[in-house]
Parts: sequence; C-alpha cells; structure tokens
Amino acid sequence: MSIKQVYQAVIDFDEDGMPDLIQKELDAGTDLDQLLKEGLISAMDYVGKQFSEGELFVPEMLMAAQTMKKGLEILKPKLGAAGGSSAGKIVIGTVKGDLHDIGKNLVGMMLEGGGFEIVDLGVDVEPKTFVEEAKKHQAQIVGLSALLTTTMPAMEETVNALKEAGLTVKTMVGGAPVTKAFADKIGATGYSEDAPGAVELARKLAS
Ligand code: B1M
Repeated sequence: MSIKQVYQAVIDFDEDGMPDLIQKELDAGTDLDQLLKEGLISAMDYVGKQFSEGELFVPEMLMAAQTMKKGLEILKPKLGAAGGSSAGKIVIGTVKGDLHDIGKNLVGMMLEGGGFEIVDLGVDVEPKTFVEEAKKHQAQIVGLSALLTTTMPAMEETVNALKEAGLTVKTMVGGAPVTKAFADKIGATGYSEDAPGAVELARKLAS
C-alpha cells in the first residue's frame, strides 16, 4: 500500500475502494498531512488541471471529488485530533433567490480537496446569513455562487453587507453569468470561472 494508490484511486474515481486504502495507510502509521497533501490534494489538483485543459468534464470531476470526499471523511477526524494544518476556512453558498447548487457543490468539494475547511450554507442564502456565519466561523473567505442574472444583484448586496458589518473577510464570486468585470464592479476580492480556478484563487487570497 502507498500514498500513490490513494492518489490513483481519486483519478480512477474508485469511490468504493477509497475507505480501505485510507484505513490501511492509517494502520501503517503514514503521516496524516502527507497522506492528505500527496494523496488527496495533489490528485484533485491533477484532476482540476485535466478539467481546465478539456481532458475531463464536469461529471468526471464530480466523481473524482466524491472519491476524494470518501477519503477525507475518514481522515478528517484524525487530522483534527493530530492538529493537522488547514489551508483556511471558507464559508460558501448560493445567493438569495437562487436554488442552483451543482456548481457551488463542486467548487466546495474541490476547495475541500484543496485543503480548505468548508462551511456550506446551501442555497437561497440571505446576505445577513453570510455575515453571521462568516463572523461565527471566523472565515478568511466567503464564496458566493449565482446562476441567474436575476440573482446577481444579491451577490452585490452580500458583498456590501459583509463590508458594512466591518468584516475583513475576502470574497470570491462565480457562476455561469458572473464575469471578472462584474466581480470588480461589485467590489468582490476575486472571481473564478470554474472550480479548479476557485482553488487557485482561494490559495492566493488565503496566503
Ligand atoms: Co436553471 N437556469 N433555472 N435549473 N439551470 C440555468 C442557469 C439557465 C442558464 C438555463 C437556460 O435558460 N438556458 C437559466 C438562467 C438564465 C439567466 O438567468 N440568464 C435558468 C433558469 C431560467 C432557471 C429557472 C428560473 C427556470 C424556471 O423555473 N423558469 C429556475 C430558477 C430556480 C431558482 O434558482 N430560483 C431554474 C431551476 C433549475 C433546476 C432546479 C431545474 C436545476 C438546478 C438543480 C440544482 O442546481 N440542484 C437547473 C439547472 C440544472 C440548470 C442548468 C441546466 C445547469 C446548471 C448547472 O448545474 N451547471 C443551467 C443551464 C446551463 O448552465 N447549461 C440552468 C453545471 C455546473 C457544474 O456549472 O453551476 O456554472 P455551474 O458552475 C461552474 C462555474 O460556473 C463555476 O464553477 C462551476 C464548476 O466549474 N462556479 C463558481 C459556480 N459557482 C462558483 C462559485 C465560485 C467560483 C466558481 O466561487 C465561490
């Protein structure tokens, strides 16, 4: 058994085999941070790159993320106990009035695979809920998703509400109708057009 097999299981979407592979690594006393970074995170980075290059598509990325999540479920409690390092805390949600969550879930899973702690608020999230949860969890980043042109204004409302609450939290926005120009116009800290890009962006914002 080796970390390489964990890495390969993500790439092969071997969701069923993942728990056993992780458990065997834990039993063998493999370093947890190394298992997370070299097994799960680097595999998701590879998958993200394949997606960006048009070699993989959304369903495959979802399967890889699902497989990564299976491993993370076992690893996470142990990481907490061992004081494993988190890349940062991100509160994420789909903005008020919007029920689309497939892209947001994918972004959340990729961010988790990238080593971030994710607090997912779900869909149709009021600006004041983003503010309360960002405060409560002392998040470094708030991630907003919108799929409807009619809910894009709720993104601006949320960014403003976070600023008005005096939070120093960074904001990243995305979703099919959202553009970099829109993100700049509403004063969001960053924009990403897809899930792998969101991981890269979050790493920049959190550093
Ligand atoms: Co809706 N819908 N929908 N819909 N839907 C769209 C978005 C639409 C473009 C379809 C169309 O008309 N061609 C259109 C919007 C038009 C517009 O606003 N200009 C539309 C509409 C009109 C509606 C309703 C109003 C329909 C109606 O009831 N009359 C209604 C609205 C409900 C509401 O939200 N209040 C509605 C409902 C639904 C369903 C419930 C049926 C379902 C959603 C199921 C769900 O999400 N659980 C649905 C779906 C599935 C779609 C389409 C077909 C697919 C969206 C999707 O999941 N894409 C969509 C048409 C389309 O896009 N082809 C459509 C896959 C997903 C992986 O991509 O979400 O873009 P995406 O996420 C990407 C990036 O955008 C980015 O990364 C992701 C992965 O790389 N990204 C981020 C997303 N969030 C990010 C956040 C980040 C960073 C990157 O940082 C935080």
